[in-house]
Amino acid sequence: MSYKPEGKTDLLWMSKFSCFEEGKPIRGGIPVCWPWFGAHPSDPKMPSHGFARISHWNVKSVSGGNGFTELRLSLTDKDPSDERFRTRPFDLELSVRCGKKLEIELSTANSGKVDFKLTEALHSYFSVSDIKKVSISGLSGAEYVETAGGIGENRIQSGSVLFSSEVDRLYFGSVCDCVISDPGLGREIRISKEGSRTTVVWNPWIAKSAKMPDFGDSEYPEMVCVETANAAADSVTTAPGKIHRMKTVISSEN
Ligand code: TA6
Repeated sequence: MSYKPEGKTDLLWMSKFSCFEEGKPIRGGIPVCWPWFGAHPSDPKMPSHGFARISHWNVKSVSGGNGFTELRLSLTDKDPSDERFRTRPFDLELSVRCGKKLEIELSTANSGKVDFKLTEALHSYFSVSDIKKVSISGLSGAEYVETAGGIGENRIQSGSVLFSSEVDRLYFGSVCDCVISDPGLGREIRISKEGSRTTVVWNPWIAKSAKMPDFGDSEYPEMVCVETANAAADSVTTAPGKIHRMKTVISSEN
């Protein structure tokens, strides 16, 4: 929900209207979207962005060292109360390492006997001064699909990503660092990643903000999502007994 390096303002954003209720996702921070990104591939009654972010996780360990604290959480197919979410064996682990950087790793262990296909995202919401003044580098030349307004056509990113309307893009084959440049706050936020081939960039702008009950109508200028993901064509298949790891590393420089 929050990551505030010493002497700096919070890098993550939380809506003032976020729900903190059983079975509902929070609107901000870094929701864990798993084992599907977006709408369920076939069942419209299933929750958006999977069930990991609306489940109770187990605390495996809390440790610390020189300048960092590490929390390891686990979720297995035995845990969800809703049997719809217990359909195939899995062992999920989330490692959160908080220090000069915020390092989050989501590990999927396939404890079953058949391949486990998934899409996923660490759906990071970042705090910015004014979305209209922000630019995001690191995606130039990448192919993307703009899903805002149902457009759905594939394009190539030219230069930095700028914002003057709703942006809801999946960048494919994207493995580079992204940097959010925020002149208003005089800072850059760097998002590095491992085990992820999709970067999702989202700002709902005016109309979509107004449709979300847990998102204030005038909050959109102060946030942007840059998500570490594997979505759509970048879906991941993990063989029995194997582990797939996806990691995001967040840091800021003045
Ligand atoms: O990551 C972008 C996105 O897929 C958008 O399309 C928007 O739906 C956003 O996620 C939030 O989804 P949520 O289910 O949390 O409201």
